[in-house]
Amino acid sequence: MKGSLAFVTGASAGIGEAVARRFASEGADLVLWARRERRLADLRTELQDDHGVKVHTARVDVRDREAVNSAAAKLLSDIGTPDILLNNAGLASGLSFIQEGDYEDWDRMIDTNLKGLLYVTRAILPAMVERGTGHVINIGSTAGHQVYPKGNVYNATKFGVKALTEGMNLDVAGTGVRVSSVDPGFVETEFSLVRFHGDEARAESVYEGFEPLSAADVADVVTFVATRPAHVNVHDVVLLPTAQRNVYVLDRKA
Ligand code: NDP
Ligand code: 8X3
Repeated sequence: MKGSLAFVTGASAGIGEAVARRFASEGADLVLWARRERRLADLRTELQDDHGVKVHTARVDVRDREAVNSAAAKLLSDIGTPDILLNNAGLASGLSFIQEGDYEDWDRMIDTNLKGLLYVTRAILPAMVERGTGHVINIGSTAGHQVYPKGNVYNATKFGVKALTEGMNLDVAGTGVRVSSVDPGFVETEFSLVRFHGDEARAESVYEGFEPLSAADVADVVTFVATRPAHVNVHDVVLLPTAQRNVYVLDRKA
């Protein structure tokens, strides 16, 4: 990856941060976006010092179309066209029966996981298509393959990401641009803390009694997907902890 430019959304925590670390260790220069600027700045200093790569950071909320467009225009003019775009920024907000769902939770998930991913892609993909190379990697989920009770809107957004990966592949057919999806099961990150609105005990209980994936496990697969030869397009990878066989079958020790 030496000399390539990788753009990661949601790089201040979890999977995005782990991918940034891994890509930097492979020699890639980075563009990192998230809302928590301090965390990005600390990561930038660490990765530049440890790996001698260039790291550019920006505080961008992917739900804000104008902010996305202006930061993306700056990225394309000042830094260049990314070789890789990792659409990772995303979240679950709440876990409720649809008939009891919270409108703000719904908006947060749809605006981030679907509209945010679309805004970022719309801003960057034309430059990749024009250049004839580039790789968009979307972080989907097992939640985009199988629904679970109370998952409703989160599931819908991740089914939507799956549709967008397929649709983007069709729309860039005939160009050299690749589109992939990496779809994990349970990964221990800040995901559940965010889903349960900061309830630490409830978040920790999600990962009790089994060994979940780590963010580094997912970064490993993303790196595999991103480093295949130009004629190989890995369309979709589903990875789960060994203790989890689908959304429902989880070997949780009491
Ligand atoms: P984390 O909560 O640890 O990280 C989420 C990242 O997304 C943070 O860097 C956060 O940064 C960023 N983010 C959230 N909202 C926005 C926004 N509006 N604008 C910009 N950045 C944003 O969770 P994960 O690492 O687990 O989640 C990453 C992706 O992986 C998500 O798409 C999630 O759906 C998916 N996923 C997670 C699984 C899991 O079990 N953990 C399993 C399958 C998929 P900040 O708050 O600073 O903006
Ligand atoms: C995150 C995995 O099963 O908690 O996408 O929805 S799950």
